[in-house]
Amino acid sequence: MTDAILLIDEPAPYVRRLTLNRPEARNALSSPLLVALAEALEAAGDDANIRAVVLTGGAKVFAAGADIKELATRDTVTGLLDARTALWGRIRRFAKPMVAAIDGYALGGGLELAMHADIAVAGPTAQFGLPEINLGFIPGGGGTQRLARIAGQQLAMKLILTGEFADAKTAHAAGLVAEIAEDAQLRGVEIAAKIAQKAPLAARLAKELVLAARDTPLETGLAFERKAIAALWGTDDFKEGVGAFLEKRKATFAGK
Ligand code: DAK
Repeated sequence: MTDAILLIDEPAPYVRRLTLNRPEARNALSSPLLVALAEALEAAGDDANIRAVVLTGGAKVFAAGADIKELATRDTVTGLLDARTALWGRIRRFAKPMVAAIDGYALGGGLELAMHADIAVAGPTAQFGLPEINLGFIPGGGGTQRLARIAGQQLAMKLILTGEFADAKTAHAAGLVAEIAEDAQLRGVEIAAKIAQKAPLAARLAKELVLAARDTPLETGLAFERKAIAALWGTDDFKEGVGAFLEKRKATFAGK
């Protein structure tokens, strides 16, 4: 056991797992925890031996949002100057594939964090919500924008205006998670491990392109895709992938 607020380990080759660890506060995202997360993601981004990240809060709770005790001291001026905005920017810039394994509550900033993952897996008891309205304000980590884009206006309005939670089935039906798994922790690692076996440069560009599809006109996105594929055709990984197929063997990618 450790009392670190963020646990870091490598559950599979090339996979780093980041586990939020403030169970006594339902993994509320205090500023120190956001700093630890931003630093850990940057370290994973810089480490050539890491090809995918699993983000989780463990088997009981993903994260209950921003730390309300910390938020209680905010006013308009400190809100406008809030250092947390820059921390969210650092988290958003993580360029490698990120899988979220979500058990229990993903609320407020916790759900906003989950929406930064490229693939999310929910356990059967996961619950999703943006209940900031109960506290007299609104989501501040991108929730109003991302939830509407990912899950659609109806579910976004319902969660944001009523403060109600959605269960795993509803979240899955709305496209907020890729799948529901009996053991989301295991499945999250399995997905990340599978990605980590693929060509890292291709995975990175694929992530960038799919994210760009949200707010790029189709022609611009297609032009971006054509350039990306041409760039990938110049890599060793492309030669290895095609060579392995033709020689009927498993490809081993070096990320070069
Ligand atoms: N912050 C601080 N402490 C929390 C917490 C939170 N978000 N959630 C739970 N805790 C603490 C509780 O105070 C309690 O502490 P003690 O009383 O034991 O000291 C302990 O965790 C256990 O909580 P409960 O007794 O309530 O546990 P239950 O299992 O019964 O209920 C719950 C779990 C998660 C349903 C419930 O605790 C709850 O409703 N929590 C609050 C959820 C919430 O309202 N989340 C939204 C927070 S606001 C921004 C970016 C993002 C944000 C803002 C700005 N910028 C970039 C500017 C985000 C804002 C938010 O997320």
